[in-house]
Amino acid sequence: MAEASLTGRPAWKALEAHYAKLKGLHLRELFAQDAGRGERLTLEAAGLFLDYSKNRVTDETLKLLVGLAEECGLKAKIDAMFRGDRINVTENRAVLHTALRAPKGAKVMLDGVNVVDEVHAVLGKMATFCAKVRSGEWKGHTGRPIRNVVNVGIGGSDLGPVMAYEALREYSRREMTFRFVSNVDGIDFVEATRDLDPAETLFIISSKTFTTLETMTNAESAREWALKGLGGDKKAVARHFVAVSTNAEKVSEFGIDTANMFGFWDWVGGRYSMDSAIGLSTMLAIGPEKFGEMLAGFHEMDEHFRTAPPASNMPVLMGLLSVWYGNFFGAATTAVLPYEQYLKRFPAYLQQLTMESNGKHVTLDGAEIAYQTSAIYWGEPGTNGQHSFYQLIHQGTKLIPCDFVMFNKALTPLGRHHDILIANVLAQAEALAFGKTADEVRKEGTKEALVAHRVFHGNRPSNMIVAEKLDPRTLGRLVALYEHSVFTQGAIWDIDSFDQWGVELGKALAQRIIPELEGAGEPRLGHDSSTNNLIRRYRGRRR
Ligand code: G6Q
Repeated sequence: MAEASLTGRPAWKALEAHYAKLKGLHLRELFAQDAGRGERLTLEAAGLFLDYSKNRVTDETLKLLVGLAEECGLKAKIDAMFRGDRINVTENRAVLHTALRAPKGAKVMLDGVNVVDEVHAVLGKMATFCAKVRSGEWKGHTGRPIRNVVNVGIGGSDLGPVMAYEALREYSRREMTFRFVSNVDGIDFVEATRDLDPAETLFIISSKTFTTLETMTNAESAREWALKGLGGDKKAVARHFVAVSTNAEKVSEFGIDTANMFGFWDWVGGRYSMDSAIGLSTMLAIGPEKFGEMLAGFHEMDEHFRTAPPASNMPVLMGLLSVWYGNFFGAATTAVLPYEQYLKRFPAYLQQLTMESNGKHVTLDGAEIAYQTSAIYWGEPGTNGQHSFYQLIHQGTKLIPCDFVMFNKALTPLGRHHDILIANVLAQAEALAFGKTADEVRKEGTKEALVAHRVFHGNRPSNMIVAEKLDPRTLGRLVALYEHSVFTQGAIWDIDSFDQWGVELGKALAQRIIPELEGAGEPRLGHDSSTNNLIRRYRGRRR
């Protein structure tokens, strides 16, 4: 069984034995033993600096983890992805998001076609369109220029665009308003459009399949809203709606001119699509040139991941550390804590990237898995979290590895704010690692009854990811870092990181329940007694 093959590997066994010896070792000792640790266990790649010295690892741990990666054939798996092999086996698809940011002239052949040429053709079409909208040349139905852009999409067709817009707001066209509608809860649409003028509003219907229930429901409401505001002339749709999709037929059925459709391909997974045409709202906000810089940042990290040896490969190291904590220390979650307000949606974005990719229970060949797969990712920007959940990270009973993200420069310096912000992120990582002993607490004159409450055991691991400043290029590097860390973990766990069958069951059940809620006559319900009862109660009270 494949399941036995991971936990039965010599490298895995060696890590188990090593863990038994190392688990009691404190980061205080590790730092005391090696004065150079804080400088040695760092890595610089693709413009990012990673300090991984505050992890519960020794040189031996790192060697064993790298050995595990080698035994699992990580290098061959990386090459297979970049080459366009159909590594998404359950959907029989290639996984080529790296081709989305390959430079013009590069070659990645899939079924006899150089997909990089296709990518650049779409990028060119996007750039032309964005230039027209941004310059005011593109006019709405009544002749007014577009001032508002509303992206309608969900999951991979929403989280990346929202995150990127928020992250790169500083670079965005400030005179324009950008909104994002994802939830089928009508409030999302109503709030996003309540103060917008339909004559100046462009909807981007972003849906790879163009069949997603939430997106199509919102798209229909958007069409109604726009037509109502524009006097009901159906011709208005062409000036106020564009589509990002792989499904030309459905796009044209909806009434969008396929000349205003921006395509992508089945080899781009939704959660890996923010740098495809799904990023049209990002390009409208920051312009084609800055969008190109973001792609260049992605590509730099791709090249590092593809070529660097595992021991000095940043995404590989981060992926292996996640395996170390998840599979050996039993850590169930990882906190991502950006000290940068513009990255406020970054943890939400990463939740999909990590958990939809690696939240799997069978191996590639379908064998049930007996080891842990993806951690739960969560987080909030610092310093806000410090005044809420950090208590648990410092003194709770769970081990929560943390990824801190900091930038050397503030985008808009304001007095002492940035120094104070950075002092906090450095302090948190230090406090988590080294804590405060009972003796240290006593020395401060603390009453004996309170000593235990004020002890920090420390030994709580963290990564510190440092970048110069948050700009499009850095955002690309950062996202690619996590994409490839996710890949590394999936490769070790021998799972398909690129499918998402786990979202299907609920979707299908919802389709069955919708008519049971809406139908005029009392439906014959065939669910369990709880679901039947809830449906009846809702039907009786819904209006
Ligand atoms: C991502 C998933 C999923 C997808 C949404 C939207 O990897 O596949 O989140 O992006 O379900 O799908 P459409 O783009 O097809 O509407």
